[in-house]
Amino acid sequence: MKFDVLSYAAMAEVVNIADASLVPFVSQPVTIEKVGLRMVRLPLHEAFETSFGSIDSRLIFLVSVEANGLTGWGECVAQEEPRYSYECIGTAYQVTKNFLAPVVIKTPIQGLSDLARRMSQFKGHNMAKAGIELAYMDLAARIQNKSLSELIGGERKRVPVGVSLGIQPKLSDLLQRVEKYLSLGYQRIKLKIMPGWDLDVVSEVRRRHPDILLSVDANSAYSLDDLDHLKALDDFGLLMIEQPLDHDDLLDHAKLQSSMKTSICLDESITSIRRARHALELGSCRIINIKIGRVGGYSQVLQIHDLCYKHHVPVWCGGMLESGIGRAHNIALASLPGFTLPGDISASSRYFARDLIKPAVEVSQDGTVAVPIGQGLGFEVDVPFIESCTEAVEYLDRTN
Ligand code: OSB
Ligand code: MG
Repeated sequence: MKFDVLSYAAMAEVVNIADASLVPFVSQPVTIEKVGLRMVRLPLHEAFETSFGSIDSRLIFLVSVEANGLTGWGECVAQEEPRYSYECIGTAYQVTKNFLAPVVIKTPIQGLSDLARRMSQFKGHNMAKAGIELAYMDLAARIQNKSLSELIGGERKRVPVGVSLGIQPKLSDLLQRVEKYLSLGYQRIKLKIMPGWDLDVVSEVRRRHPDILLSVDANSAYSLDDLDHLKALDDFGLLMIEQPLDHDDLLDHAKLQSSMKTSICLDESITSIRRARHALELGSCRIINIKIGRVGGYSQVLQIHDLCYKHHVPVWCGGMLESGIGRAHNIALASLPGFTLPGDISASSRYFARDLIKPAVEVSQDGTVAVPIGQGLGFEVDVPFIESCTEAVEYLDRTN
């Protein structure tokens, strides 16, 4: 694996590539007539616990945009509480309703860059912005009679996937889940870790499964004071250690990376193309977990992909316990050529008894998910089922 630290000359080239990658969406102006904001609650099969807390159901914020008799669907991945990042469903809803939707429905959208530019006058709130960008891109693909993967230049027909396993009450519960997901074909196991649930747990999983792709995700549970403790993870042949330090840190991660063998992968800290460039220039990580929501949507995600691809930095698609709608966007994204590592894209059944799309996302025995070829998301959005689990819905148009 070759890793380049970026020079300014290289950056100038990357910016050109990134601009080129946005061109295909500039073709047709789209007048958005209506924006739908909807809260849906789906129970989880089992609680999902990370270093920042545990949840047993998922409140899902769906965003839809309507034009030309077609509907595009997006999902805002903010969680109910601001524990993963400062955004939560409440803030995302407010920002979408009061600031983003009005600039989106005002005049025809000329393309993805135009959409991103309008929303960029408002600082932050990436997940809220991404909800709109996702819905717009599904709509743009449907208007052009293309799949989302085709629209963004995806190449893969199937994408490799792994599973993210939460902190369990007992080690035996975790070991059982590791066996289960390996037997279902998942290509990589990621263990959530935190102080008190780390070295012994990783050591035992590695002892039982010497050859699997294994990684850990700390969700910011450590600091540089834990340097020696973290260095002990070097003994387990991990593919990566994800976000060990603070959610917004780059510098301490660079210090940690220079004293560890294991590759650091950043998740929370990479919130824009600029932050991705800074991380690579500083040497804060060797791998990036790309989440469309965290970086504000396709406009940023495509640039981050192009930057990493050009510099041989492996990327993979992260997950936020999305419903099938967000999951379908993730599958399209992961079909881009730079996504060389298995993504956190599980089967719908890993989290939900019934998903919001038809058919449900399935993982085949070889640990891959098919990239759909139908229009837009490529899955049918199950509107009657969505209606049946909706807690609140509101439509905005130019009269609001
Ligand atoms: O850090 O990757 C993370 C879920 C919610 C919030 C943050 C994270 C996660 C996961 C689950 O690890 C990934 C998935 O959707 O399967
Ligand atoms: Mg993570």
